[in-house]
Amino acid sequence: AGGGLDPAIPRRIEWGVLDATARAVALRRPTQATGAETAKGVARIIEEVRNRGDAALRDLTRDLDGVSLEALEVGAAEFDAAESLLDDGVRTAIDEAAGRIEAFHRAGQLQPYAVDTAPGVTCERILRPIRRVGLYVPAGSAPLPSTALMLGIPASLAGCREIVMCTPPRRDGRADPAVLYAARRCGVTRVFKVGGAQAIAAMAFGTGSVPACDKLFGPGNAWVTEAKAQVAAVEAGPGIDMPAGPSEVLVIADAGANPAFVAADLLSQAEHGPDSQVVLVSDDAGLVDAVRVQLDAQLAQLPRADIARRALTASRLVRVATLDEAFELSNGYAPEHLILALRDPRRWLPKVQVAGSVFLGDWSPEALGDYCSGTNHVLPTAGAARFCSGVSVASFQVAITVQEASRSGVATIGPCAMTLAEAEGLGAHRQAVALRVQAAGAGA
Ligand code: HSO
Ligand code: ZN
Repeated sequence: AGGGLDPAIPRRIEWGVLDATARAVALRRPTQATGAETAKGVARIIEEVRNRGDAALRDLTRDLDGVSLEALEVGAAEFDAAESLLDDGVRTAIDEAAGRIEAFHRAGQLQPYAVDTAPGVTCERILRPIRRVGLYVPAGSAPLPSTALMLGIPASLAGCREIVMCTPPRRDGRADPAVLYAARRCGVTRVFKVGGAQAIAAMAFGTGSVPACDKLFGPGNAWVTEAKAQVAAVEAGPGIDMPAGPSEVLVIADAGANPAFVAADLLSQAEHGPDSQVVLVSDDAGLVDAVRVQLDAQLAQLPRADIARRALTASRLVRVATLDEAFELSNGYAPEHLILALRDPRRWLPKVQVAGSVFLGDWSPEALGDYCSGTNHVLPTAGAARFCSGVSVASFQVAITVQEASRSGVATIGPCAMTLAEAEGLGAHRQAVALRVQAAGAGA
């Protein structure tokens, strides 16, 4: 099927004829180019920034971004200019998106709670904002104001005291105006025009102008990702949001799916980067072939066709025997995004065990979630959905447990602790409880 199509469009794979090894190979993620070279380069940049602070940031920005900056921080005048420069339609769209993202994230906040686990013994869990958070908003192949919203909104809902953002400067020395507008819109306190590994190093350890942060967030290229991993591994270094990799989508489609919609969804993820991966799984060979034809037709029209074409080369179009098998495959792959282009998609939702974010039915393209439906688009990639969730308000908080026992409370549960302390051979533990139990009993 599909003679004469763009050679980048993958052939249909018949899942049934593959053995376990071939299946694993078929669903392997494209290996990222994070070679030893990148790791060494990143380590050098981190050293530089730790040693020379702002001076290193200026030098690296000149060498890597081609701009000489006096002030690294965006000042009030540049924020104002960004606002007036911005297209009205874009400004309104950012406002509208921010409203829905805020509504969804606000409703999903964790609640503190308290339980009396015994008479006179109260245990609680309270929440505190992480005090200083650093958000990275990339600008590489496209500036992403939506990412500023996805990070800034939950950070400000959490009540973080200091919300720092780094984003690469453009050639003219300014930050992208839409990123600045989005940042200000959601309460980001300070924005710095620094990109790449040097931005991560600056927010991790602080420089004269960039404050050191307790946790770093956000997507980025291989250098940014490597820098996050390196700073997080340093003793007393910051935390990071999640292990990040290139973007992915997996679509499960049945015979009734719309091939044009499915192809458009696959291409919207493929255009992110040459190392993005898109996967189609269907129980209908005809649908797969129709999607291939649509991919060919739509690809030719895309402004970023070259990028999408490279991503498609490492992508897969798979025919399985049943939809149950499709879900098995998907749960094993652990996609960042999962689109269920199925009849009665909600009926299939219980089958989803592993995914960053799910899109139900023909009318819920991933691009809605990327921008403005309300869910977060910073999601676990590279299979991390097996153990990790997307960004939420909770990502910007720490939970602290609290307990309070009364005199009678310690008398009630103290013997339990004393027995366990004895069993572990920890006499001081036993003593700390026994003294109270005795004093409580004596009515002291
Ligand atoms: N799909 C990306 C998010 C994004 N899309 C930003 C457009 N802008 C996350 O995987
Ligand atoms: Zn996207």
